Amino acid sequence: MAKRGLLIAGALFPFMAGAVECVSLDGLWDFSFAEGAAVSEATSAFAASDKMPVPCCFDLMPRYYMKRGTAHYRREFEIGRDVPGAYLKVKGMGIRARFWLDGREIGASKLAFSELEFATGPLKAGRHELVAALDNRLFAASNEMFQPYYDYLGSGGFYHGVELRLQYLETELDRLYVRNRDYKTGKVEIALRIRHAVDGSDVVPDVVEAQVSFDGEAAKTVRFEKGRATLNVPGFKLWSPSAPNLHRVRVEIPGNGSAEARFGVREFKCAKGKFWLNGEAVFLKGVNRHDSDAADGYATSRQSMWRDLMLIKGLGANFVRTSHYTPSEDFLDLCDEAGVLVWEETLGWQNNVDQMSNPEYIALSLEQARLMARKSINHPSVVIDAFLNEFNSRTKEGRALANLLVDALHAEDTGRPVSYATCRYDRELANERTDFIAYNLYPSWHQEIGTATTPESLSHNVRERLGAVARIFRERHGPEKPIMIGETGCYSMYGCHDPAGAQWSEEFQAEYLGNAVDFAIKDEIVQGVAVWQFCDSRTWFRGGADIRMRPLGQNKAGIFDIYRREKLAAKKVRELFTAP
Ligand code: ADA
Repeated sequence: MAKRGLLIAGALFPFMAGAVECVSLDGLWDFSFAEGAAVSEATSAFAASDKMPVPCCFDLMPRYYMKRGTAHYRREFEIGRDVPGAYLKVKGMGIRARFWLDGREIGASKLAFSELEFATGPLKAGRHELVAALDNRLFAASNEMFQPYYDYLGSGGFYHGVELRLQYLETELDRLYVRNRDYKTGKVEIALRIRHAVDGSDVVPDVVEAQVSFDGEAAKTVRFEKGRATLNVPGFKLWSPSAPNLHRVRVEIPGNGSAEARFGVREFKCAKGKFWLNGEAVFLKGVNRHDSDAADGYATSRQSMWRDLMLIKGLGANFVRTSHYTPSEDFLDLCDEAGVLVWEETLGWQNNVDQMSNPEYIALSLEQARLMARKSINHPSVVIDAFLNEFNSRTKEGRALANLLVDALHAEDTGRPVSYATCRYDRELANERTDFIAYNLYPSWHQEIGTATTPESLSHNVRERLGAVARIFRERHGPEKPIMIGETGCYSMYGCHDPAGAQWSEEFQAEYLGNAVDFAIKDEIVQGVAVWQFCDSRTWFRGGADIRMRPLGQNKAGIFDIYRREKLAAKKVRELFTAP
């Protein structure tokens, strides 16, 4: 093991032996904002006029509220000795970014929400300056990942923080990927990610001997071939929503560092028209959740995530869909602990043929899908990988992109079923290779407006339509693929009541979801339901396709309001989810 140098006084991080060192760069950064400016024109030189916290959505802060343009951020850090390499880890940003280290550009990205890495190359001991430019403007251009019409607010900033990961060794173990291989025997495969410090490339040694220990027990020597070894977890306990047991593994490669990972042993699969968790059929009862807070937007804290998870568990739910972008790893950590099954998905919303035929859009979509699946490999809570909510799946372009994405996600070898949520039922073309079908449907709300006149007609139409669409898919795809409702619901205003259930009252929404959820639970084909949506959320502000349906710039379909106050619908959903 190479010796580590102690850091000079005032440096940011302590001496730490044996592993890639993680330095948080969160805190107040120097800041300036140029309204209307483009990130492509930005340079690393700027005069700071303000300070801005990281993490934070800058466009929700008072001076910059709802403004669009390019923000500059600057932060200095100090390291105690020369390192052969490091990388910057950006835990979700909006909406496009460029980074400079000591005036040299080290990377750029258009992948909002994804966890991004940028290699810095060798660094000398002493002070360094990191500059970022973040552009939150929205364009309808087909190579843009965040389109202006998406039904959630496009926001600028660092959502979950920035880290510097310092490598002291030229080739150093950086991460472990733990894949479940057999839940009955606790067999897992551990793959090593050994990083070349200088250029950030992966190093895959033919054979390497490493010390492996599970759950703090004595280490054993294990031979990794091509960076992989298959092992049985001693005394393993299965992970499930009712018993979210987690294990730890530590791997040390003498001379090349060490890494730890937390993981769970479980199997989730699709077969015979059902979802199966650890060999038992499971019905998915859950919600769609935007990772967004009333005041802080996408810069959600761990405590607000945990609060939401407790509210979701409190409904008797076992499932959350991370609509409509890749979740932060913090959220997945908490889902692992809380015992909540997760559908993660890539950023997208009703993407059209122009986007799906644009080579840059296709390449970026594939990259974000790979990044998402790779980041979440060790999380037992993540059971579904999905993409592009409600894209135009009726077209050959949609089918081609869906097939590429299904293959790319399967190639990550996570064992997870792959699919997407569709809002097209007839002439749907893109479910060719998916593992299950999820449909989004709003009978008597977005569709068949005017059929909710009486409680009887609402009940009839909601149940009839939800059932008819499930049967269309069953007929088209056969009995093997499970079918679930990816979204259903309607809107209500918190605190607005009407004894006869006027539309937009809490009573109407409770009645609506009472029918939809009751149908889903009782229907023999439908194997899950994710209510649209967990809580009211920010979206189109003063414009947008359906602005009259978005009072105060919010999507009001939440069964909790934006402050997480419970509406009557939450009570109704809880009653149905917890019924014996
Ligand atoms: C769609 C979409 C959601 C939301 C919802 C609504 O189905 O997937 O993101 O926009 O409708 O509230 O209209």
